[in-house]
Order: sequence, then C-alpha cells, then structure tokens
Amino acid sequence: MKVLARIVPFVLLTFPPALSAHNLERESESRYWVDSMAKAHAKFSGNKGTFAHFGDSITVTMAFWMPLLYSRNNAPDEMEQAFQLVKGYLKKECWRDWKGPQFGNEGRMTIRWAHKNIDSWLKRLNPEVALIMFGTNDLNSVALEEYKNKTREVVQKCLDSGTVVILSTIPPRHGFGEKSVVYAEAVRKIALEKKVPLVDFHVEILKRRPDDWDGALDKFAQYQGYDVPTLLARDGVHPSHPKKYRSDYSEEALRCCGFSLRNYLVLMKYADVLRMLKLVSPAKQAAALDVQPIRDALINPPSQPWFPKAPALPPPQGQTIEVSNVQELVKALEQAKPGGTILLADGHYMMPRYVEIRADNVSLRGASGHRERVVIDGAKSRHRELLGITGCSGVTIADLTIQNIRCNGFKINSQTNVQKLTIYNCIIHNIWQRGVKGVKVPKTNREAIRPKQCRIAYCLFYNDRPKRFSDDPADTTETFNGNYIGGIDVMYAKDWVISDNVFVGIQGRTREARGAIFIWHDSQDCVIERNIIIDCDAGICLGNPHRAEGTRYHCVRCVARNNFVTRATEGGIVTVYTQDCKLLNNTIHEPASRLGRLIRLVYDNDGLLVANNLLSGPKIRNESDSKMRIINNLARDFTTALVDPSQGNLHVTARAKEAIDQAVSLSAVATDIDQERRGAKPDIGADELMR
Ligand SMILES: [Ca+2]
Ligand SMILES: [Ca+2]
Repeated sequence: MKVLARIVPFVLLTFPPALSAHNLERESESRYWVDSMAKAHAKFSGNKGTFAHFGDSITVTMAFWMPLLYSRNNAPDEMEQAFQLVKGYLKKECWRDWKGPQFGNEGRMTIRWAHKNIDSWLKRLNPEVALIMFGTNDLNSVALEEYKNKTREVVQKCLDSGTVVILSTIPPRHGFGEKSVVYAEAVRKIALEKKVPLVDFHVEILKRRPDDWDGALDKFAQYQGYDVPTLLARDGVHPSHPKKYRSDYSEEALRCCGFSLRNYLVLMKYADVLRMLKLVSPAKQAAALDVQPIRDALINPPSQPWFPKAPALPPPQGQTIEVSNVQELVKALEQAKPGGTILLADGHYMMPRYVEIRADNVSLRGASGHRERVVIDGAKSRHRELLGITGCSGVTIADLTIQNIRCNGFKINSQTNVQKLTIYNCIIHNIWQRGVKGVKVPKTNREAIRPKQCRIAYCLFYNDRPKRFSDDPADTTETFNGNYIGGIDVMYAKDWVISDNVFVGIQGRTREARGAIFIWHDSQDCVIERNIIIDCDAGICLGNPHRAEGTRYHCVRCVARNNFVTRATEGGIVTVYTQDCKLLNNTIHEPASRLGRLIRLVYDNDGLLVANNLLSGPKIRNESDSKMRIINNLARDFTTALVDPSQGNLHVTARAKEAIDQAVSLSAVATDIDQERRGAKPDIGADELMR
C-alpha cells in the first residue's frame, strides 16, 4: 500500500480529476509533447517508419512487440485501429528484426550501456522514433542520480539527432518495490522535463494489480517461469507471459499477461505519435479507423461435425502481397500480377465498391486459413456486386467469407473468357441474388470462351433468413415476388466440378427461391457431387422451363451424384431440357412434401439415367416423355432409418435395410458422400454404411 501512496498523488497532481483516466492522459499528453517532438522530428534525416527499442531483456525478447504483428485476440477497437495505422507505416524489419545489441537491446543491460553506445546506435540506425526503457537492472547497480543523468543525456542525444523519443517506466520488481517506484518516478519527471511521450508501464501495472503484481508471491507458487496469471513472472523481474493470455488483449489478459500489457501500451503510444506528429496522412488515419475489430470468428456460420472439411491448400507460390485493410486489398487486386497471391489478414473488410480479379493465376486467400475470420463485406458498398472475375484463367479464391450484397457475390464475367476458376473453402453469406453467378456467353466464339474447368468446393452458402423485398429493390411483386435468389447459377459451363459444398437456408420471400445449384444454358459435362443442401427452397436444378433461342438443352452429360438434399420444397433435384445426364445415388428427404418433387423430371430429358436414389418421401415425379432409364430408386419415409434428418444428416443407419447393399453397381459412383469406397455391394442413396 505504500507503493500506491507514492503513485496516487502524482496522478492527481498531474491530471485534472474531472476527466476520465484515459482521456485525461490523452488530453494532457497532447498538450505537453507534441510541439517539442515535432521540433525534434524536423531534424530527422533517416528512413521513415523506423522504430528502435533501446532496453534490456524485457525489450530484446520476442515476447515484446513482434507478436502484435500476428494476432491480437480480443483487441479493443481502438487497439485494432492503432495496429492498422502502425502496420501501414512501420518498416517491416522493425517488427522483429531489430533485436539484439547492435539494435540497442540486450539482456542484463543498464542505462550505462545505453549511454556508452547511444552515439553509435543513432549513427547506424538513425531511427525516426526510439523507445527507451532501462532501469530494472539499474535498481541494484546504478545509483539514482547517475540513472537520472544518463537517462537525460541519452534522451537528449536522440532528440538532437532528430529521433523522437518515447520513454517508458520500468515494471515493479520483486524485492525492489519501493525503489522501482522511485526509478519510475524519475523517468516520469524526465519525460515531462524533456517533453517526450511516456509509456507508464509501472503505473499501468499497479493500477491493474495493486497488491499482487508480483509473480514471486507465494500465492503463485503453483506456476512456473513466465506462465503466471499476474503481470510479473515467477522471477518477480520480467513481465509474465502466460500461455493462456498470449496475444490476447482483453481486459482480463491485460491484467494477467505482462507482455500483452506492454505490447498494448507501446502500440497505443507509438500510434499516438504517428497521429499527433501527422506522420501518417489524414486519409490513412481515416482508413485505419474504418477497420472493424477482429474477433476469433467474425461470423457464426452453421456448422455440424459431419460437414465436409476442406483439406488445406498448399502454401502460396510466386509473388505474395499481404493485405490487412480495404485500401490495400483494392490496390492489390488492381496491381496483381499473373501468378501472384494476395493474402488477407484476419479482419473485416468493408468494401466501398465492386472489385475485380483480372490477371491469370492470381490467388486471393485468407492468410490464417480460418474462413470465418476474413470477411469481405458488401454492406456499405455502393455497387450491387461484390467481387468479379474478368478475362482471366486459373484464379483461386480460398479461405475467406463474402457477405451482404444485393445481387451477386462472386460474379463470373463469362463473356470475357474466364477459365479454370477455383472457389475453395469460402463462406457465401447473405447474398441476395446469387452467391456465385456465371453470366451468359455471347454466341460468337462461344465454344472458346464459355467457362471451362471451374471448381467450387468446400464452400458454405448460407443466409440468416428468407429474402425480403428490402434486400433487393429489383425483386418486387412485379418481377419475382422476392424469390429471385439462389446459391450457384451458371450458364454455358463446361467441365465444372461443384463438390463438397454446404447450402443452408437459401430461401425466397414466399419460399420459391431458385436452386441452391442451378446449371443451365447448354452447360456440358459438369459434375455435382457430395453437396449437402438443407432447407433451401430448391436443391439442384439442371435446367429450367425457359430456353434461350437456339438452346435445345440446358444440361448435357451432367452428373448429380452422392448429394444430400433435405426439405427442398420446390424440388430436390429437377431436370428440365437435359440430354444424357445422370442422377445417381442421391439421398433426398422431405416426407411431408407438399408438391411431391423430391426428384422431378420435366420436358425433354433424353438419355437420362436416374438410379440408386434414396427418396425419403414421395416417389419420383416424372413429367417427361423422353426415353429415360429410371432404375433401382427407393421411395418411402426413411426418417427413422437416417441419422438425423431434422439437421439434414441423411447418413443411413442399419435400420435402412431396403437401402443397404441394394444398389446396382455403377462405375460412376465408386465412392460415397464421405468419399468412402462403396465396395462390391453398394448401398442405395448417397451414403455407404461402413461397418
Ligand atoms: Ca454396402
Ligand atoms: Ca459413408
């Protein structure tokens, strides 16, 4: 308590009590150091964005500063904004490479070492800003007067050479409680006297843990080393770094992890310096403010343990551009070179407008591999479409989320010759016309430019609710009555694979939406397999009743196999104007179907093969006069024989006796929805029961 008594009067004397602690620190600081630091900076002649850290073992460690670059779990908004500002300005090497004695930080060192070497550091590094924290080792080896004098001189040398200084007080130290207060107070006074900004690490620790900051206390005897849930480690000297709170910046973490606290304080102060000295342009400052806070997951998509899991993609090849805000993303897309990779840091990217990928073999990927943490959001876009692919081949989009756009999410501008597009492990959320749209291809040169060999795999399409009129002003009672909405809608596709995707709740206003998967306009040789479609109005639509002039068939030689479709009220799998297509081993569940369209065959379907499908509900609805083969399908209510149809889990149990081992063996369905081998006695439906 003696410790606190020394601290509190200082705080009260320095800051007017009417203001909150946070604001008053900001306010009073903005008064005292800005002019003097601007003056010092006017002399600066080195590289912008350099930031040196002069200190001892508490500074040289990789636990300090560097971790900020990689993750900031539970960071308050203002911290994330500060980080974005700093990330856009700081030299890359100053995140982790400026460590070691040649950069002014080394274990066991005191202000004497800094005093001796400061000239050479300034000469060699010439940093724009320098953080200075010595004292922990001085407590038992450098007397107070010498400590003060040498600190003053080191600060002055920095300022004289044009380096802006941020001073830091030391943390309290076990066995030196009172003395550390005195040394911290000395640094505070020097900060005011020299008019340099201050990180008051000491007071911030005591504020959070007035009585038990010391990890050496008996109450922490069960912990070891840095893994102590208070602000000093077990040695009572170094800040703690408990595993549980690493890279965590929640209130709780800031009172349990000494390095989280130090990283937070230094980041905020450095960002303040960048702002107050106007080292970052107002436009960039505003851009950093746009950044939404990062959470572990920005969205909370539906998830079930049996949903398909995407194997990780190989690491990016070629030139890689890392982006972490909207401006960087827009620029990277505009400047992307063929073969380059754009890696998006976890974050919420509020798009101001439509953007496009236009170069061959570009990859646009979430960096963390956690698609729910990288969200490209169209809620504030001035356009109706989110991300276009134009005139290019071999593009990959992976490991990210797109959401909230009025019309099209991923827009394939097929008229411009888009080939070999891959959309992999993405989430497509609340897109109010089409999650993926591939538009018409003009007749001229159609065979050459129609989109070929595209792949949509391991994506999740889901909407929070049925479409409303307010989502899309074009979808009215005069047009589609609020039902112009679907998942994937492509025309003139050839050799596509749409596999292992999940679709949940793609619904129109009156539950008459378009297909979760809708392939039409002379599409050829496409495979639609192992998709899971739950509570979407329409499941898989191969064609529809409307044909463009000159189009005889919507789908030719297309295959839908091993899919689960649950409660698609408008139709589970529908074929309309197809040729030589196959519907094989699908499981479709809707026993109380109003329209009886679990499988529906309409108009011409020449050469269609419908085999081994398990219909939990009404039998196939055949409205077609074409010559077709419809063999070995089962239809009855299988609710009690499936694993959990209420959740869309249509895996079979041993109770599905009529299905087990009863399929005709077809080479086109050698495996099942789980990619398990079917063997010699295949089961009817998408799932092969493994025993
Ligand atoms: Ca079997
Ligand atoms: Ca299986």
